[in-house]
Amino acid sequence: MKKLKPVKKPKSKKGKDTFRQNNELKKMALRVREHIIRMSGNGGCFIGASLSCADLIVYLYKEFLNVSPDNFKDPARDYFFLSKGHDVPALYSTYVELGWLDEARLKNHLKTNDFIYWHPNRNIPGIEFHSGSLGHNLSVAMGVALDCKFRKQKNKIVVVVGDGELNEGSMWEALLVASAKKLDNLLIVVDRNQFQANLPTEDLIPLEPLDKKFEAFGCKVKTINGHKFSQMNNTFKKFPFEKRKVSVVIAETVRGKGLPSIEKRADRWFVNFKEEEIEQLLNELHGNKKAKLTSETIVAR
Ligand SMILES: Cc1ncc(C[n+]2csc(CCOP(=O)(O)OP(=O)(O)O)c2C)c(N)n1
Repeated sequence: MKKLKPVKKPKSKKGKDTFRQNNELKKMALRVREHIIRMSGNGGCFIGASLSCADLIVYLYKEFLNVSPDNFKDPARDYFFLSKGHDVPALYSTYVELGWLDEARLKNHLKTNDFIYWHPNRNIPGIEFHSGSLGHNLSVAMGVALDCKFRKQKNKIVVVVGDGELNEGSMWEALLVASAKKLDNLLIVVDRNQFQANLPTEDLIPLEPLDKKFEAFGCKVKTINGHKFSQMNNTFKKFPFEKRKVSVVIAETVRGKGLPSIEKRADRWFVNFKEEEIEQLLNELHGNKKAKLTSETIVAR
């Protein structure tokens, strides 16, 4: 088997985030947010949910995962799955910033003649598995983790899931197997933004105490602020959190993070913004006047 080429990462002092690292990540996350905002025109995108997991995805790809176009086909690479596939604007925007995807293609978000259409698609290099239909990628990630264990590989299998997505029974079924097989190469990151589509999770089907539920399924759980790179760094570097246990990070996030006019707004989940609103949102992102928005959630897919 070909030897893995490690992804070059900025060095940190004593394993802590240096200011430089934080700054670099923040700048990248800001550019990712700009792409997401632009993708919310021309038909729209799941802007609120994409903004909630943007920082996590930037951190994971820049600092944690050993995956790059150099090793996409190497069986011993790290694997990443975006189970809440409707947040793919955050993922494809990160690929653009990593230089893996042509920025012009982001405009094809809602065009059927490009594989970039709507949800993660394996025809885009870097995507491991299709998603969009919720509740499936954890099972796939579990299967990959099991296979990697059999092969005695040292790679990491990471899956980002939605909190609302945890209402799918298949998630817990996959977890039962993952724990039974002691898959300590599997890391589940929950984008705990407190919403499932247009409703607060706790009003719909309450999840709390979520950490206890994962623990009851045999996992080792850590809770962090999903927008603070230093917390991510301090936590993810401890992976696996315990030998022979699945690791879970409950990342407390804010839906619409970065845009006060969208943050925590159930009615701004999937939105098709007008051109002038997009300009206002870009300004708002950079700390200027709050946008005056009239467009609201148009559809739940
Ligand atoms: C199997 C399946 N059922 C329903 C949907 C429709 N759907 C898309 S996103 C979503 C909400 C998921 O909630 P969560 O995972 O918390 O994502 P967020 O609210 O952050 O967008 C639903 C129900 C789907 N994509 N797949």
